[in-house]
Amino acid sequence: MPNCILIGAPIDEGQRRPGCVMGPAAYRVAGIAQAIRDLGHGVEDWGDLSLPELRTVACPNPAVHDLARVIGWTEVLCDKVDDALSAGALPIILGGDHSLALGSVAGAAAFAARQDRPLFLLWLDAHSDFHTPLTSESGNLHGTPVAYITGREGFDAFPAFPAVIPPERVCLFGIRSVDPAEHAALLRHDLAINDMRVLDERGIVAPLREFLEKVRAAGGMLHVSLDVDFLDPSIAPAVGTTVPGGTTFREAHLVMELLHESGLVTSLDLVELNPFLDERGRTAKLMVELVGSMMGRKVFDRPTRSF
Ligand code: 6HN
Ligand code: MN
Ligand code: MN
Ligand code: MN
Repeated sequence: MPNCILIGAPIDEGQRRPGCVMGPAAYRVAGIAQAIRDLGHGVEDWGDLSLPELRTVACPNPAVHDLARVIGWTEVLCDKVDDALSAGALPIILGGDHSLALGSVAGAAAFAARQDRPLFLLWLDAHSDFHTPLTSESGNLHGTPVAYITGREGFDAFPAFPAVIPPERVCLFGIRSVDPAEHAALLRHDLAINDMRVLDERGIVAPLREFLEKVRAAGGMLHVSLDVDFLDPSIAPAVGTTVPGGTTFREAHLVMELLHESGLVTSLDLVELNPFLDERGRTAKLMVELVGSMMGRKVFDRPTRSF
């Protein structure tokens, strides 16, 4: 695996509950850099990003808030993630709420397009995040990145997405909370939807391998976006949008272990951690352990199975 570049994205504006701004600091306190180094990888920390100068923008949906700031973050994230990939590294974005993925995936898409490689997206989340700024009822833009990335309309104020990812290259994994407008839109688009109903029945291994095989067969790059609420709230309380019935400790580690074995991941978001809601840092520590599994930490070190 390539060396990692940590990019702090202290973004709070994509939702309304303050605290995600402390996310990058919590990951550093939980020892993310050392945990990755202990597995034999190089780590560079680019520190926290800050907002560029804001543009004046408007949105017809009055519920939408902090649009100009979210667009500012989108622009700076896009640039930095592209820079990190261009440096030959695996960028790990320390969020920050999920609106940061508007920019991080844009950066990965811009890089992939220059390499002439298809970019795939694995969305580990309780939510589908398939609203557009026009359909969002909460007005919270952290609920919109998958729509932006797949080229849905309604993002006029945003920079044009560099290379739209066709829905067939997107896999939603772990979802269990979908708003009516998202549901209607999902029915019109061909994303792989592995909701908790599917994962209960099939387990996590088969559906994940199916997707990873698609990525491999296409010679693709793979961006993974890990929302804290992918995990069950009983093991990961530090998130503003808890939904019961999430993945267990072992399921989540197994996902990350399979991602490691695949060797396919080229960029990673860690999003929605709200340290103000945590219990003695346990959620931050769990997220760091999950990154460890994705970077090669094993329960028992046996020769790697290939699939
Ligand atoms: N997340 N669908 C809800 C909304 O407000 O649009 C929740 C979004 C959650 C966002 O998971 O990052
Ligand atoms: Mn740059
Ligand atoms: Mn999310
Ligand atoms: Mn979520």
